[in-house]
Amino acid sequence: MLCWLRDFVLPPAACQSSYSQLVYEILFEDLDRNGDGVVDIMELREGLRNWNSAFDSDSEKTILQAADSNADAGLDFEEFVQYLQDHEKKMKLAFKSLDRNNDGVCMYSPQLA
Ligand SMILES: [Ca+2]
Ligand SMILES: [Ca+2]
Repeated sequence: MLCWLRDFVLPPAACQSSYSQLVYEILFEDLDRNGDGVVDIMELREGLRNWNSAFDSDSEKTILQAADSNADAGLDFEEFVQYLQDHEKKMKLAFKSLDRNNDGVCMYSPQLA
């Protein structure tokens, strides 16, 4: 689904930190459908389903509760990045499943390719 990202995010020589930052920004923009700078529960649910149908129906609640550090029922970009950094390994697994042609090239994969 998001494998088109590789055309923008690669080459693998890109610095890992700026690469991650770029991925976070693209993911956040992808989730924030109405562009108000906050990902609410509905946007999160829709986004997770679009990314990977393996996310179960409570995933968005779990993520929102864990990531919404100021408890305003929405994720701003800083909260989103913090969550991804805290859960990077788990998210990598999820993103890896997006690699439909199994060429090892998708999200976060330059160091694996
Ligand atoms: Ca929004
Ligand atoms: Ca928040």
